[in-house]
Amino acid sequence: MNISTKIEILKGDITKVTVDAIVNAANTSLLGGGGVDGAIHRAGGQAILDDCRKIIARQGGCKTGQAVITTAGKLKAKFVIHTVGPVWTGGQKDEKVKLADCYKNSLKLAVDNNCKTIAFPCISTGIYKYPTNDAARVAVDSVLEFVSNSDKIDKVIFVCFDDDNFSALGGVLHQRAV
Ligand code: AR6
Repeated sequence: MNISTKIEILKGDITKVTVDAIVNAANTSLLGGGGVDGAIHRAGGQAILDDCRKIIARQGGCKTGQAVITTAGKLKAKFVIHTVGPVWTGGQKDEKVKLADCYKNSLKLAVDNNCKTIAFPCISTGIYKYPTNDAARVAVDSVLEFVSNSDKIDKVIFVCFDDDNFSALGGVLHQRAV
């Protein structure tokens, strides 16, 4: 089976997607913010923040590249996986490794929680300013590597809010699939 068939790209709002887990592009405080983080907390409601506060009490937030899991509250998904992408500062501060870690650690956490379907936003490509095309390569390559080595994930959906990310991801996926 061609593993690239496990990967889909959608244009739209990740809060509307029905999967086992949706991933949030959070920050180290886990207390919410703008962008997709704001949209997920708004749509999912207070229960998500309540779970985040329990994690904060336990481990004091989340480091860049790491991931934590909470309820999805009122969302259709079962869980929200919060991961913290790197802020782009030119590429000399391990941004690529940290962005790849976000995808890999989120997928690991999904598997540990028996999730078979997972949706990702384009982590770090908004407020954190990671260049779209570079981020798309990291996203697709990290996910492809993970799903090639694990049969526990059935579907990974990249949910793009804008045309630039949608076409960048489409381009990389097309290159990798041939
Ligand atoms: N569904 C899918 N994608 C979305 C949505 C949505 N509803 N809303 C925005 N995006 P960003 P970052 C896209 O800025 O760059 C927050 O304040 C958006 O177009 O949400 O990782 C956090 O608290 C972009 O392509 O996340 C952090 O402080 C992508 O999601 C900081 O922003 C990521 O943009 C994280 O910055």
